[in-house]
Amino acid sequence: MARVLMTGFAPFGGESVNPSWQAVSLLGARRDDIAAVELPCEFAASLPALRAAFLEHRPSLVVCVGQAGGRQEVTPERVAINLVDARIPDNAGEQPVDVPVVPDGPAAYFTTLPVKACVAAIRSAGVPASVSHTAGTYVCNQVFYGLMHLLTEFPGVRGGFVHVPFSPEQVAASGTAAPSLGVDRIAAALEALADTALATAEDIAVSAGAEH
Ligand code: PCA
Repeated sequence: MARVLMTGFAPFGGESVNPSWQAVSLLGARRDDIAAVELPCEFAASLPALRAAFLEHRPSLVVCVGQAGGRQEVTPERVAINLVDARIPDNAGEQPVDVPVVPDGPAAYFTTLPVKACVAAIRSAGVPASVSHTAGTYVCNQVFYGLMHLLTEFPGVRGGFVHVPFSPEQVAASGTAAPSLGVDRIAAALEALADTALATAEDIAVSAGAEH
């Protein structure tokens, strides 16, 4: 039985790879206690796939990971909101606008990962990281919200979401100047995050406050 379920996403938005899945699959191959599962980048299919993976592996910790192109750091997310507002169609061609993830669900859920301790551990592993206060309004936020909603049925199981930058290969292929982080460094960050979450019952009290 895997102690940790870690998910990454399929490529989307015209990309041919998604570094979230590349890093998660690398880690899953290296660690017996981490089950790696790829989720479709589709509003209709992503949460059923997450629920099936959860019920198959029955982990004590779930970490979902997605690509946030343009970010410079690995960013554990603090809050999931009950809103879908898609900027582009998903991989099934659906583009829902201004609908809830869960009708009549609470407005938001907080992560149950110790995000500040995780950020400190990722930085100690030599990878830039900071806490994020928005997971957006696309499939990643939907999966994060759906995960936290699912975990209300399983007290004691902790979970959260992490966004990661583009890989250098993606940026090189696009010919842009977007920030990037190598897949091996992303995998090292996710490993530090998982180990810290498993070992830390209570988050550390340091500021990650943001003015905007
Ligand atoms: N990133 C998208 C969805 C899939 C992914 O890797 C997002 O941030 O919503």
